[in-house]
This record gives sequence, structure tokens and C-alpha cells, in this order.
Amino acid sequence: MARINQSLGEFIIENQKEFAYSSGELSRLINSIRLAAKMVNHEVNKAGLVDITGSAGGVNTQGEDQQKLDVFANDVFIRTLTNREIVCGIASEENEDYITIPGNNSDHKNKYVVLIDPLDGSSNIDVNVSVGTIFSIYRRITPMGTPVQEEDFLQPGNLQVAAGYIIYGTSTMLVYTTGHGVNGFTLNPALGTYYLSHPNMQFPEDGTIYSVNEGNYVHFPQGIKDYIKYCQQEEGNRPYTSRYIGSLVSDIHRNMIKGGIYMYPKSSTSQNGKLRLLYECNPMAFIIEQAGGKASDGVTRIMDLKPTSLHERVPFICGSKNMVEKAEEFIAKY
Ligand code: P6P
Repeated sequence: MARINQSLGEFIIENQKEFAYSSGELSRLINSIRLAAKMVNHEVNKAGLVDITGSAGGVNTQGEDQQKLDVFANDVFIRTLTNREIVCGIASEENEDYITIPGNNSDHKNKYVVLIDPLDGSSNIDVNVSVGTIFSIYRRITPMGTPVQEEDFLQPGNLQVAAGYIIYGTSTMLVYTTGHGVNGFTLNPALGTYYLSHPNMQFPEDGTIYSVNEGNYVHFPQGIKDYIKYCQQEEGNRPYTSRYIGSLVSDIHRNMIKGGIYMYPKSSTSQNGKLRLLYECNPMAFIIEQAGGKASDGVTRIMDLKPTSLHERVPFICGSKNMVEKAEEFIAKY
């Protein structure tokens, strides 16, 4: 049973048995993410002091300016995951193609693939707004002993074995699930140790916060426009409060604690919305559902979508179950 202030290491060992077919690899995988997060946290926290903020000059696969911390975070996670002899492949927002990891003996015997957004919301770094790392873990489905294939990464979200995020905010937290609920660990920077601070996180079924970039209102489908007006009407516990940080991990983390809905819908300017299915929506959806919330593209459960490409985008409506269902009602009218 989770105990407040239990360390992450103790928690992993105590709950290792929960993970049916793992002989400890998943625990070692979570541990490697824990280490990488500490290294990224160290840099994020001093970003303003050293020349590591600002653009790295390159652009990522999305054509977005690569911030130096993006590059640093990507390198740290890839290096840490590669060294642990558990992962046979990594797909990252920052890399066009997936990375094949042959393993020590180049025997391709490692079982897991990891998909990662190493530093989501990085455009917020220079303005000192919190950012996050998002990760998603699957067992490979192609034969062990052969190089990992793209289909190992294109699995539906309902096959994830673990997912989580790190939020580099006023405190640094690691929040993750292995399919047995959601637990949040806060880093004690003085000790470099994470402690269980949010056991068994539950997404409130209702909330009074709606999170969407209303600057895109004119481009939204009518159903989304109608739902936003519904949030703003004076009736019952409405109007709701509008809160939008523009950092996915922060917006969803807040809504999971307080209750609320986050929407990045499709629009006339982006038919599939902006967020990526594989390393943003699926891992966040796994966590949200494990905490009792809901996540869809407005019509279909996110984790039931069959991915077709590494960097595909999908509309994302997620959060408190009753709020998501109300938004889906408005969308269904059209
Ligand atoms: P917009 C950050 O770039 C991100 O991917 C998410 O973290 C965030 O929720 C969203 O995009 C913000 O996008 O278009 O509202 O600035």
C-alpha cells in the first residue's frame, strides 16, 4: 500500500509484483526516467542563468524552433534510456525517425519501446513558465532478436504498459501509471530523491475549469464554439473559470487536481489539431483514464485510435468525465 513520503525507489520495489510479466525491467526503465528527469530539472531550473535557453538554431520534425533545452533534454533521455539495456527503440518528438537500440551484444533482445516528448511547452522556457516531459512505454510486438520496426511504435494507446510525465514547475513532480492507478512523486532537490506526495490521484468527475486557447475561437467547429459559450453562461455552477497556461502537462496536471477540461480541438487552420497522438495524447490519456477521467478526440476514445505515423496529430478533449461527455454532446450535434 502506498505510504505518503515513501521514496519512489521503495514504491517501485513494493509494487514491482503488480507488473505481471516484468522481471524488473519496467522498474529499471522507470528508474532511468527518474534519473534523466533529475538531470533535465537541474538545467531547467537554472535556464535563466546560463546560455542554455533560447533557440538552438535548428528546427525539429514539427518545423518548430528547437530550444536548446529541447536538445539537451532529448539527448539526456535518449542516452539514459539507451544505457539501461531495457529498451530496443525510442521515438521522440525531436527526431524524424525512431532510434534503434541494438543492446550491448547487438542482439536486439530488449523488450520495450519508449515514445517521448522530452520537453513539452518549451516555448515557455524563456518566460519562466513550467514545462514538462511526457513518456509512453510499450512492449515490442515484432520478434525479439530482430531490429525494432515502426509498427512497434504504432500501437494503439490501449496497449501501453506505462505512461507518465514530469512537470518542472514550482516543484518538480514525476506522475506515472503502470495500469494500477496514478501516483505523483515530488522531488526533494536537496536530497535528489522523489517522495510519494500524491498517492492514487483521482480526476474529479466534475470541475469548473475549462482550458482552451480561445484565440482560435473563430476557427473552431461549431460544436466547440457552442460548448465554450455553455462554459461561459450564467447558470448553476457556471460560468466556469478559464485557465490556460499553454503547457499541456501543467494544464492537465492542474485540472487533474482541481477538476476541469482541456481541449485542443481541430480547427479550420489545423484539421487534426496540434497535439501528437503517440507521445502526448496517448500517455496523457492513459494517466487521465487511470485517474477516472476521460480522453477522446471529440468522438473516439484516444487510446482506441490506430496510429498511422510517428508524428500524427489528433484533436484532444480530456479531463473530468462529465465535462468531456458534455463537450462530446455539443460536438455530436454537428
Ligand atoms: P497553443 C506546447 O507547444 C504545446 O504542445 C502544449 O504543451 C500546449 O498545450 C499547446 O502546445 C499550446 O498550443 O497553440 O495554444 O500555443
